[in-house]
Amino acid sequence: MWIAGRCLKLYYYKTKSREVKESFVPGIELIKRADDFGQRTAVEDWTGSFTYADLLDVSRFAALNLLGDEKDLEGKRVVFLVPPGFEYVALKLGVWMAGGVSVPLGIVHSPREIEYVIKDSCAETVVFHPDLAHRLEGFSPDAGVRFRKLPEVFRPARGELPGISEERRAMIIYTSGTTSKPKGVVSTHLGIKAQINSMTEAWKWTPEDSILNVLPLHHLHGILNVVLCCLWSGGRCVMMDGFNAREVWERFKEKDLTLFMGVPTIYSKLIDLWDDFSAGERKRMKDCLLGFRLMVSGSAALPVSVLEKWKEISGQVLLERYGMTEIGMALSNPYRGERLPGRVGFAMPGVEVGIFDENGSRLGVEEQGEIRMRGKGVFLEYWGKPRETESAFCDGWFKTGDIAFLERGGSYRILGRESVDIIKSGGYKISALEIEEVLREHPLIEECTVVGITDPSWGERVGVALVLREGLSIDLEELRGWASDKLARYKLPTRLLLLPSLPRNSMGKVTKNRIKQSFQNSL
Ligand code: MLC
Ligand code: AMP
Repeated sequence: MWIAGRCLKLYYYKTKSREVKESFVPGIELIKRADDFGQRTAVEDWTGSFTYADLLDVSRFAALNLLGDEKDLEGKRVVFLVPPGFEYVALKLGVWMAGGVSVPLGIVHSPREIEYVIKDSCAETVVFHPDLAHRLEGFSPDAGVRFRKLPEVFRPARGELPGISEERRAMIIYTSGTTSKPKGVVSTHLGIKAQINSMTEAWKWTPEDSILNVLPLHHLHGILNVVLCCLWSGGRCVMMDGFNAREVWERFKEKDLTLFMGVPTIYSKLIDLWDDFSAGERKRMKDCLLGFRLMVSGSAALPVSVLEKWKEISGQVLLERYGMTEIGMALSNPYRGERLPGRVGFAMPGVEVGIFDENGSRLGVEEQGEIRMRGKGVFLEYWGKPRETESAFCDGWFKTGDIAFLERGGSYRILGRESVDIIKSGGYKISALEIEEVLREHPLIEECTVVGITDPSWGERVGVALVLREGLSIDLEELRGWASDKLARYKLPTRLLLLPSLPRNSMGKVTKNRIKQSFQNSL
């Protein structure tokens, strides 16, 4: 879908960039390091292969075009709607070189969700890929938002770039939580650097590494763990246009990859396809997988059955780690040493982790409580939400809202979440409150409540219990159709329960655990 005309255009950038060489002033360390990797391949996508020198040249053009007559974007937000690939990476670095804050949008999000991010982040500029223009249709921007289409921002340009101090804000990632609307998690360049340092040390990244990215690039997992760790290390990032199990198996056959990272659902879908392979194909595929030095799972709990099946298939013991958009990676099974099934391991380098009771007292081994962490990689703030930022911390520790158990050997086991309003489906965090707020707009719905229903492949699925206005009816497909221009498709309920009334406790609060149970019983 993204291919039309791109190969030619990128060839043009490359040729032109050779003609406009001038002194290059790197700002943040990531860019300085990229400068050292020169002719090594940085990114490979379906349009071709790009060296670090190409990446820096094109990023610089992006920076200069974004700057226009300004000397420094001084933290202005540049929102972008660009599919994973070379252009995405070049734009991200370009925003940073110009002194801007990068705000990546999900290509799966609905126009309404996209409009929310543009407005909430008080964006100055929105850069979009032409194939995604329809997502912005009907958007009535507040005065001052400038829309720019690719490849216009990559036009060859000359000029000086600002010096960027690493204390500055670098990125805002929108993440759902216990509020109905997603919050913008702000990281500084220093915070990002601390997260990268921690991961590259723990998982021993080197310039010889090649990683396949199939993850979306508006969330931490794909952006930090895959793309930025790779660029920091001088490795090669092979980008796919999203996840497709068959294409991933095909790509593995080329035997040139050393690393793979995914959410448990991705491994589960790869396993489903494996089951269809012939004995000969399986033998060949196993051979290809043995060449990986590391395969990582995270963003949701890895079922032990998936870990075991993947080991049987590939000979690889998946390394499970635990993280969060606000903190980066906090816990990891060891790179060398035993990886324990159902455990998320030990504190990552430079990270302090503890479990605490509801009074804020630190607990010890063989106790369970909320997992809290501190370290240089922790986010700066929720964008424009000082109260929410303050209440996310206690005595300098970030409160994750996840419940964990500290084992005698020092390894952590994640037991669940404090909030029933957060759903994790296929690694995406979904707010039940956000979906409820949208569904309440439906003219037939009297009351509704949304819950996560345990699912072996997705981790959880979105279920909705509805009370309809008297004498009316609706089915799941109608409801999904109605909501599909308001919510990303992965947030749409896939299970529906019609009830005469919602169960409530003595305080009048809907008892979501009873609803979950009803769904479970109905399956
Ligand atoms: C897709 N669908 C989902 C879904 N993904 N439904 C529920 N949950 C999801 N996660 C829906 C689609 O809308 C579509 O519905 C149908 O499933 C098939 O879509 P698909 O595009 O073919 O699915 P697929 O490509 O297989 O996607 C599955 C996936 C994807 C697992 C690859 O969900 C994904 O990329 N997840 C990763 C999210 C992520 O990066 N999380 C990290 C957050 S950071 P329909 O109706 O159209 O048929 C974080 C911190 C940390 O958590 O620790 O890392
Ligand atoms: P996000 O807010 O999208 O960054 O998601 C972070 C959340 O994902 C954490 O708070 C956990 O609930 C969950 N998570 C991440 N990794 C794991 C894991 N290995 N096991 C269980 N839950 C995880």
